[in-house]
Amino acid sequence: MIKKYRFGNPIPTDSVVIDIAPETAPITIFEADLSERRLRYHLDKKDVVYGLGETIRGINKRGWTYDSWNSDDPNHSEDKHSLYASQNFLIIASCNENAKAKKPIGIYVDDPGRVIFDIGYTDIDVFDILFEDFDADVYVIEGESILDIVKQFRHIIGKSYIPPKWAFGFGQCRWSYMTADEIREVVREYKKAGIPLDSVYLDIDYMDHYKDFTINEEAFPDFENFVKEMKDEGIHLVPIIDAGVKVEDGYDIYEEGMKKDYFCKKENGEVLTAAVWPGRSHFPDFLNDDARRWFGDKYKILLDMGIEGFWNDMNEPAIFYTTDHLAEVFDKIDSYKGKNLDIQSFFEFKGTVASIDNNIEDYKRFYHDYKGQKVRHDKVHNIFGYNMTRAAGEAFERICPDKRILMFSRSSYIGAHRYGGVWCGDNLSWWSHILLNLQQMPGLNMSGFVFSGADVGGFGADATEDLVMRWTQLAIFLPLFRNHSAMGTRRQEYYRFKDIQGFKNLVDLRYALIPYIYDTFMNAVENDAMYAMPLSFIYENDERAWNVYDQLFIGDSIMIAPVYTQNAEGRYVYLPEDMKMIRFRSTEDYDEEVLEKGDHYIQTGLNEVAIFIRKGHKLPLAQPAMRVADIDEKNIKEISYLA
Ligand code: MIG
Repeated sequence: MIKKYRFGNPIPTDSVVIDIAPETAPITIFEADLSERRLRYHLDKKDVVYGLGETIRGINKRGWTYDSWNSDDPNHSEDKHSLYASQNFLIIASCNENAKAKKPIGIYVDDPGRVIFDIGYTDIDVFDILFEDFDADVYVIEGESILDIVKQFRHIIGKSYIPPKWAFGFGQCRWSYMTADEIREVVREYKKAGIPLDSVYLDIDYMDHYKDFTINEEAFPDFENFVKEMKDEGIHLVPIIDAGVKVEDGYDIYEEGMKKDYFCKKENGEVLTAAVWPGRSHFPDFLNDDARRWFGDKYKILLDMGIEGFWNDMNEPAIFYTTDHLAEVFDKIDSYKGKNLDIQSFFEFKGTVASIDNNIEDYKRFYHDYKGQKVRHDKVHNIFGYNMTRAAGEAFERICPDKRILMFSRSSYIGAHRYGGVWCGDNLSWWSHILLNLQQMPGLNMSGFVFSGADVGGFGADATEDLVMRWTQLAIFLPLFRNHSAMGTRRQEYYRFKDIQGFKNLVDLRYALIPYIYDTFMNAVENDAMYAMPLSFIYENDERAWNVYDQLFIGDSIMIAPVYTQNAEGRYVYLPEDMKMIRFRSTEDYDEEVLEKGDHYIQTGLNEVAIFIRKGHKLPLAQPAMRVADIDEKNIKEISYLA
């Protein structure tokens, strides 16, 4: 049962697609304090809080404050409060060993502005939702089980995005593939190594001076033919699109956007100038129907060249600086000149420069023309990236309604899940970020983002071979499986390492698993179910299962328990029932063992990956193939654990 409570005068987000009339009676599950702009819930000792989409920290969000404010922050450390996305859906639940005395509750806070979730941070037993303006629709969902609540919620937000099947294959990316020849080399090396590959991603380096929908003709001559050449090899090129449009006379998209008045403007009516990768840029007003349609139609430029997938970046939007703020900073700096800086003013001075990018004040400097209203950006900040993804998704519907186009975005809000997936942004080559990747998945799936994953091997910092190996052992089970790294970091394409065969075995296993992965994915989309979930979502009465935060069920047949500790040759795994372990060294070489419910130390050397099949379930395994399209769906072997 879903109830909607309306507070103030909410700005619509189009995240919910089913009309639900607001309640007339006041909210009961939460204490509403209008003057404090707060909703308060009293947590029981054993309550677990799931959700909030792609955030930092664990599967259980209790014990921290989360700030729904989409931010481009490449340091996903424990002390942070925001990442790139705001998915304000949570479930409060607790283990009910015997009778279901207390039922789980779902809550969705539909507010495109800043919202803070203090989940037992200030007081471990109190969950506060703090609003900047108390203008929000709050949905309260009661259900029989966690999965039932997920299903009810997903039903009201509409069906999740489905990518083309090849997008379930392996993708290689790196920021700094500077030329077509470099891409050819990547493809050649993967082929030489015998490692399957379906896509190579193009980062901003393919563009002409980082101008959206342009090609650097010198580095990528005859792009259309290059796309075809790659496709003949079975490789899909996936270019990046950034949110900012370069200010440059003669650049048609800039000129058109100006002429049609489609860029975000300041209070005084001038277009906002913000610097991002292309230098001075303007932001298309994705919230405006006409501007969104206009920008969406631009994807056709690349679709017409044979491109079948894109990733949308920098759409929080990230701002290096605005020209207005920069001028203020220079004035400020001038005012320090010749002064004897005491400690206080020195830190102020330093802070003035250090806080130039993604500055909160800059998000108050511009406006949207949204549903006939002039709305200041910070009031709708969290739906900007969503509407960029929507621009693309709606355009694909118009341009090629019968074809699935790959689309995933960095920034998101619930609603964007209908138009694309997400990747989790600039993680680091840290062991703790393997675990973070695992822990981000359930929250994303709950909010409808099923096609998701993180940069395998870590984006920033230097990766080691064992880290990339262990990370891959998680990622082969997730829908989006892409190795990506930042310019300047150690190279981490699989063929660069010593144990190429070890990586080949893992990617082969991924391709063998695709029938299961694809079915599980499609089931999650069609039935509003979870793709990756913690044990407690299935074993609601098993107290021990509720304490497992580093294992996942992938669909309801198999459980994974990846190793994420350097130099560890195994780990403890909790089995919520008797299960059959399959320990893979390759798709051909594995051992099977039935293990009893309970805790087990599972030995898994660097080249081994263990999965666990539930009783009465089976795992289909295809023969490995070099491309998804080459998987022989008829030649499937099954590993089963019959009851
Ligand atoms: O400010 O395009 O998250 O995947 O490689 C960095 C360069 C901009 C951030 C993305 C990352 C991408 C990078 N981009």
